[in-house]
Formats: sequence, C-alpha cells, structure tokens
Amino acid sequence: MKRILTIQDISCFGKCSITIALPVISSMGIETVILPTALFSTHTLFPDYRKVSLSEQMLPFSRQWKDNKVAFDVIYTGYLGSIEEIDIALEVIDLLAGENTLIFTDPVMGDNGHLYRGFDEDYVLRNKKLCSRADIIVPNITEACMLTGTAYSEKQDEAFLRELCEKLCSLGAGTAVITGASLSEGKTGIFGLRAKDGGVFCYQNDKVAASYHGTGDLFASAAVGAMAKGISMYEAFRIASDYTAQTIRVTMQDPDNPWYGVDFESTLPDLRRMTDEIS
Ligand code: PXL
Repeated sequence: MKRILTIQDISCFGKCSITIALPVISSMGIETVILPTALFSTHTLFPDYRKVSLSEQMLPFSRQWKDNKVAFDVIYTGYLGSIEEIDIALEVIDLLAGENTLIFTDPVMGDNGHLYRGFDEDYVLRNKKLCSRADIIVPNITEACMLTGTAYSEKQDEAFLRELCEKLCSLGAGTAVITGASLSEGKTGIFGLRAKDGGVFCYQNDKVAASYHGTGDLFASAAVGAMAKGISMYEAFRIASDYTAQTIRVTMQDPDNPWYGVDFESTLPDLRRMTDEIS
C-alpha cells in the first residue's frame, strides 16, 4: 500500500486541512500519516479561534519515524500557520524524503485576492522557498499572484494563466497547477504547466454560484490520493476537479448546509468509485 505523509494543522471544528486530508486520502485506500503542526479550535475564518502549537514535536516525531525506517511515497504539505512551521516542514522533508518521494505542496495563504489572517509579505517569501522544493504545487489564483508578485485579477485568460505558471515553475516547482482558474464565462477549473516538457493542461467545470471553505484542501487531497493510487497526474487532477465540483453541488442542495465547510462525507464513495474505475 502506498503511504502519504501530510503536514498541516488540525482544525478540530470546521472541516479543513487534516480533517479533510485524512478521510479523503484514506478512503482511496492509501495509508495516510499525519504530522499536525498545530491544533486549532476552528479554522481562522472564525473570529475567536484558539491555537495550540505542536511545532516543537514535528522534528522529534519525524526522527522517530526515520529511526523506525518509515518511508513515504508522497509528502503533502497544506496550511502551515507561520514561517517557523514552513521552516520545520522543510527540515522534515529533508529528513524523510527519499529519492522517489513526491513532494506535493498546497501553498495555502489566501483567497479572493487577500491573505488569510496572520500572514504577511515575509510569510509569502518563505512559502516561495517551500514551493521551490516541491515537485507539484497547487496554488489558487490569489496564491499564484502573491507568489509571483502579480496583481490579482478575477478575470483570467490563457496568456495570463500561462505566464503565472511559467513564473511559478521558475521558482523551482516541477509542475504548477492553478486552481479556481476560469477560462470562460461561467466556467472554473485548473490550468497547469509541467516545467520539464512545457506541457500545458487545462480542465474546466461549470461554475456554481457559491464558494465554500475547505474546497482547496478537498481538491489537493483528492488529487494527491489519486496519484498515489497510480493514476496519471493529468487524470488525477481531472478527477479531483470533478469530485470537488460535485461535492459543492451536493452541499448546495442541502438547505441546511453550514457555511464553514462542504459535505464531502456524502461524496466519498463517488471518489472511491471514480479512482477505482481508472487505477
Ligand atoms: O483550508 C485552509 C485552512 C486550514 N487550516 C486553517 C485555516 C485555513 C484557512 O483559512 O485557517 C487553520
């Protein structure tokens, strides 16, 4: 069985980061090891969240795994709450990544043109370093603009997205996949570039008139799990896009859906089926 290590926080309430990554990746039949950076009472979109840092234990835990010869096929980093956490995540990668370990980074920093609470320019700079170490990065449009010093634009076209991807790859990332990329009115999806061969790929779904927290984590977890299952990168991103779009649609259908997260629990069997069919 393939094994993924995911490094991000546990937001106890709010459906994001590890409370999405662990069930989503496990449901695809992939062993999921977690390295929590911090415990949050809720994610930071709640105004009064509490945080307990676990960063002091990240390297000791990792060393124990190393001593016990635990190896990882993929290391997937998500939300990292501070510069210090990014630095430790980089040390963990150096310690635990083997020659064939895929480094998959979701540089979670912001959305809708703004940084999340607690992040600043220095944080963006350090995230560039993490991206430069990664084989695959999956920033949203806001994060891609911040990482490349580009003015945020809600309207995108192919030339704009390609240039963003080229700049992201020039940081050192092997493949850059921008999420929430819209190539025509009423559509949204991904636009990616693989540095090695200049391969460009794009996949679009119908845009829905709602946005939910945690969809970036859902997309990244589905994509990384599908890849670990042996599905090609392009197909994995297509499945992750369809799965995320479907989960948003299902969430919208529930008149009582909560504002803080998506109803991915209902759609996990579909993800399993979509990935079983093709792997
Ligand atoms: O979904 C990304 C995320 C993860 N963890 C925490 C967050 C956020 C986004 O705001 O606040 C604590």
